[in-house]
Amino acid sequence: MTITITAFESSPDRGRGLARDMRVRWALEEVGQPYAVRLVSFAAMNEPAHLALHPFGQIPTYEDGDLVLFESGAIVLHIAERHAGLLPRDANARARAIAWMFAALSTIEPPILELSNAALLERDKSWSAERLPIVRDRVRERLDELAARLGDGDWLDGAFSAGDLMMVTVLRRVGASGILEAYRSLAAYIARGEARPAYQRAFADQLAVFTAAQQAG
Ligand code: GTB
Repeated sequence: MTITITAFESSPDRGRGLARDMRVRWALEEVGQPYAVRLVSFAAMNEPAHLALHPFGQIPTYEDGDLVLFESGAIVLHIAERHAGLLPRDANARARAIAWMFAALSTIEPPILELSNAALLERDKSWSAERLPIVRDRVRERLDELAARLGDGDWLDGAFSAGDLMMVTVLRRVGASGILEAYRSLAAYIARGEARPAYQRAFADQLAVFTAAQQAG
């Protein structure tokens, strides 16, 4: 049975690999599982066929035989539990790697998303100039804590794991804000993730979708 995931037919990130299919592609590449990608348009995402896979009409989804999953965190965890390469064998280390996945999604990602919304969607609001520094400070607070924990380690807890995969994809969205310039260890951490061959393959594949869409006009 071929694993099939969904991704944007025309990603608003213009091939920068910031949409959440990237973390699923990367996980599948890390564990060496072949997969197909079904591209969906914004219109198709709200049609019954896609809503049957994803209750909120979003990407990514994951299909493998009878199993249909949504939520990138659940999908990456499923892949990591099914295949060797993304979670340690030791039970305690495995639990800690999963804790880092949750930390990425529920502690680090929310203020980063709030910042991108504030910077992109709220720019024209009368209160934007006042709110933006507050939101930026919330991101900095979490990055300070994360950088303190990472220290001079390569990864968050020993060897590279699904926790690092998730954290790197989350941190990449801080990029455009310029905030990461003050966090050299985190910038290096992201670069280490991006240098992994599995990441490179996943990135190239999602970029190829954007490039093909551009060429098709
Ligand atoms: N919690 C869900 C998960 O982790 O899977 C969130 C899924 C989600 O937000 N999906 C987005 C989506 O389908 C795409 S990734 N949005 C369409 C909709 O809600 O109608 C989010 C995203 C979008 C754009 C950029 N970008 O342009 O840089 C980056 C990330």
